[in-house]
Amino acid sequence: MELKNQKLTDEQFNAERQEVLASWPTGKEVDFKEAVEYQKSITPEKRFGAQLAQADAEGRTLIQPRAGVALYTEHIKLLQYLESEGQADLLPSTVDSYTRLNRYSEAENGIEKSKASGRSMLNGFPIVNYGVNICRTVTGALAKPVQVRHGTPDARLLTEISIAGGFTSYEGGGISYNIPYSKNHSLEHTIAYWQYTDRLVGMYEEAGVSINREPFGPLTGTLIPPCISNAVAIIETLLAATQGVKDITVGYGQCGNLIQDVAAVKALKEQTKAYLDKFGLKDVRITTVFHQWMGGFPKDESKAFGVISWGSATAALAKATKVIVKTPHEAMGVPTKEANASGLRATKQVISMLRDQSLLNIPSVEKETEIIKAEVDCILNKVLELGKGDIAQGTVAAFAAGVLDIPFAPSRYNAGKLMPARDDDGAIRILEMGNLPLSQDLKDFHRAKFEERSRMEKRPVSFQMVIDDVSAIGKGFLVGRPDTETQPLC
Ligand code: 8ZB
Repeated sequence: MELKNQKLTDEQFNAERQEVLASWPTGKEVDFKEAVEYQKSITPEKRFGAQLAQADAEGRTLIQPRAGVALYTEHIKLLQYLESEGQADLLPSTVDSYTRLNRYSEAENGIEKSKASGRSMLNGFPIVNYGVNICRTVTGALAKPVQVRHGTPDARLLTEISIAGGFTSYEGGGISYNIPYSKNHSLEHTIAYWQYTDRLVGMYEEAGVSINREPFGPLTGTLIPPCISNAVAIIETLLAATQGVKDITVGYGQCGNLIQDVAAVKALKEQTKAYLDKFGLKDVRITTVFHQWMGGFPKDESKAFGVISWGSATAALAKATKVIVKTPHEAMGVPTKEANASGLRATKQVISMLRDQSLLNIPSVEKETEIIKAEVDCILNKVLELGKGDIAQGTVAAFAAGVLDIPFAPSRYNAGKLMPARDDDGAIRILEMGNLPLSQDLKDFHRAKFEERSRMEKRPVSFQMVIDDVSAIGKGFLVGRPDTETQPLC
């Protein structure tokens, strides 16, 4: 296999498509021409991209939950509840773990067991097993646009059924749904699988149907320096746009330091557009998604609402186009519909109160934005150099060399040499660079930030800071200080 960042030819795509659609019985239900007509019957109020474009034009931030259960009748009720009681602007269908691993027989078992027991025995909605028509029943029963959210390294069949099933947005990417999710999938393969997904979206686009795409921004959700997640989001955007995708929402997971978070969203939006321009990829609509805190949550529901509200405030002040909402049950697992709706309402309250305020143009944000952009340029220049101008080949080579390195990722295709920690203000900096190709100036900047923290905490710069920071939020803090009395775990 030779991976290249080139639009797949019809011949390549169609040969692969036959195999994909034959790999599980529901694949036979996909008829592209008929699916295009079905998608064309979906009104703009229910189209993901149209709602995002409108919010972007008005400077509003939309709210979206995660949600998915095994039985489709229950799934419909759940999403209707999140529309009515949660005031969700956008809806999800979170897919179960068996489907994410292409284990459809086990997902089928989960559906049967759920029918028998009367409760969901899967941690999400098994789209592939249900097939095109049941997905249309689900998406058709709702007033708001619905997106598929998952975590699937090989999502080709899932994409086919999802789009034919009436979903108008699709999450994931060849890097962001591999490195944080899988140990053994090679990047070369998953980038190729996602070229298929993006080419399919491109084909719908060419047939007059726009499907929104969203690379998964937060990666492992644990102390990710903004330059790493922004570099990955930009690469996945370039890969998708090359296959003909025209509507992309780039994402970022909350770090917790307000200035850094606002700057990261600003840098992400501006720099994604700049790189698309640089590569001559025209007419791609770019919006942003801010993920409320993706790390460990406090068990206490009131404290969880504190974390949720801080993420909501940051999303609003960064003018993100949408925010993905957590729930007060986050520490416990899959939330009840009531807990899910309460997270949404808390978020909506904060977002509405802050809709007329922005921190995008204050000097400290401008300064941090320039730093993130400079770091991303260092990384992407090296990726392109390694790929001799080809960003797909460069990405594979960059991960192998540790030039791209995602903290705390399970993949054996990730170097795992980079070590992040917080500085004295709680911003995420890089303690061990590994092979990250930052300029000496930028390396010195990070080092100086840790020297400052070290002076304040009267302890040497060390790995202990990383350990303390990873567990801090669950204990009620952002920065893991050595001398702070931690709150009792409850
Ligand atoms: C990477 C995403 C993890 C987040 C939530 C987790 C966590 C997963 C479901 C769900 C509601 C589901 N999540 N599956 N939330 N319903 N079926 O995704 O709690 O916040």
